Amino acid sequence: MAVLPILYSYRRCPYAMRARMALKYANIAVEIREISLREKPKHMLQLSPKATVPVLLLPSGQVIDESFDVMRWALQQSDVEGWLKADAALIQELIAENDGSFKCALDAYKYPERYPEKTQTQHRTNGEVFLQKLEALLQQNDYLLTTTPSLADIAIFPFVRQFAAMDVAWFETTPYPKLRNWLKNWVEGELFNSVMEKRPTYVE
Ligand SMILES: N[C@@H](CCC(=O)N[C@@H](CS)C(=O)NCC(=O)O)C(=O)O
Repeated sequence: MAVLPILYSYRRCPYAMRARMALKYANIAVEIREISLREKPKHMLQLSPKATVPVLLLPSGQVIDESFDVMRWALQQSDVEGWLKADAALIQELIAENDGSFKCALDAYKYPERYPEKTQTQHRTNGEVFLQKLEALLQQNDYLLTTTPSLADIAIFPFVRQFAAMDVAWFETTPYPKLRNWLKNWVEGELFNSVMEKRPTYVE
């Protein structure tokens, strides 16, 4: 039996979601090991002491422990719909903003007690700066950077999903109709749902 790559993952982690989606899209079979964030497997920590998911171990022994790198590696193996066709610098720039200022605003919005210098609504308003940018992009094209999906869409929507889920009633009233539609399509899509099945926690 062929040895499969191993992916240490956490179902609800948006970074792990995007890695799983890219691997699935590229049709790469992996052994998914669902971890407990409180009790991480020793093997995962040996591979990647920084202790975040996702961590991909290839049969060659190579370890990839950044979700963006896992995605790029997967797409280098297979990219039938051309997710890498969009401008690489633009992809990187948008994902950096998502993983940077937007993720900070999302965390503060989710856990306002940890960021008491502002109110929860102010944190949400900070996050909306990025939502407004995405809405403007989606006014131009059906996807963030081109007329077809790119790496940026997949990398970013799990975070927008979390932001929207904080207050669904509020999100429904926001002046971001294209963004709402874009998010709905991804969340209801086959690819996303195929990587969200529940699995038991991996025991070493
Ligand atoms: N830059 C990393 C971030 C990954 C990350 O922060 N993952 C979170 C879960 S969503 C994690 O593993 N946190 C460690 C912990 O909670 O102990 C990546 O893109 O892979």
